[in-house]
Amino acid sequence: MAKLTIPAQELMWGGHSACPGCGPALAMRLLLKGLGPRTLVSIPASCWTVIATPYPTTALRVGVLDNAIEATGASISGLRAAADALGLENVNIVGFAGDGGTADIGLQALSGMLERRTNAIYVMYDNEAYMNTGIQRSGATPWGAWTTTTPVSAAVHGKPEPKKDIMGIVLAHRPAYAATLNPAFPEDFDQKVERARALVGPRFLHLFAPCPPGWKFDSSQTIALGRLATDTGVFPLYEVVDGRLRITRKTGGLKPVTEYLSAQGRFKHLSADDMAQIQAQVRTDWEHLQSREREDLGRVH
Ligand SMILES: Cc1ncc(C[n+]2csc(CCOP(=O)(O)OP(=O)(O)O)c2C)c(N)n1
Ligand SMILES: [Mg+2]
Repeated sequence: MAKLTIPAQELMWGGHSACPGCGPALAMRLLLKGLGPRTLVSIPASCWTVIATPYPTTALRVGVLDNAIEATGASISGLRAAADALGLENVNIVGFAGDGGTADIGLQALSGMLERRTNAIYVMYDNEAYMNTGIQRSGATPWGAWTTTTPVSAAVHGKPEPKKDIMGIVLAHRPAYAATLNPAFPEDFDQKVERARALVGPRFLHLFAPCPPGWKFDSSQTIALGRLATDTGVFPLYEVVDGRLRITRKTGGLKPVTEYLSAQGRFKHLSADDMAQIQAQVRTDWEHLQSREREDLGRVH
């Protein structure tokens, strides 16, 4: 009989209001399976507010606090202080915020929480735009992607700036743990959640979170697209513990990024030259990641 490696417990109710094929919904489900019921989640304005707490219902079987979009880092700092003051033990304090609410609007509060060494897990679910308010570009939107605020014309090919390196920003704070997670690889996802849960101090999880309406792909393809994101090198899977980086999914060779890009309507305007430019960047980033891993392996503390 196959051995179940993903915890069977469900801490999310069915019948919630997420779109079909919602990557962030799948990510929350997996996250809570790994964290267990002694978890408090603070959620800023985002798609997830609408999923979690449309009054008077809730999609989650754990405690939820709604917070202002810029304040997730501060909110979980307060929750940790309150839990400590009440003598609550073995409680996971979690912030679950979008890319807009993290990499842009909430960056200051995130930095403060990391710098103060708050004992909490900050999760950024990355659907690569401000989706809840109508697909506006964020700092995490990739180069070349169509959004409602990065339109496409003969002269403009989607977002003209590159994606913000949120992991680089977070790692500069030397967190206790940081990792990239993709719900299309649930075992890797769950192992990272378990590792994060076991550690103390500021922990950061960057979740890949495909959005069918925002990225313009069929909702049955969320997992297939997620696998492509990692296997093309667009969203590599790795973790950093005590400053040491380890790639957690290695393939013999990366698949061409065109397989990932051409599966989504938000990239359908890209020319062959545009795609070649993205391919070159992905390859460079992948080589940097591999050389960082080699350096860290060879480093003696
Ligand atoms: C200070 C502030 N600015 C703008 C908004 C409006 N707003 C609500 S949800 C949202 C989108 C947030 O995007 P992201 O964090 O990426 O989450 P997603 O909607 O993609 O899940 C915005 C801009 C707000 N609530 N507060
Ligand atoms: Mg978003």
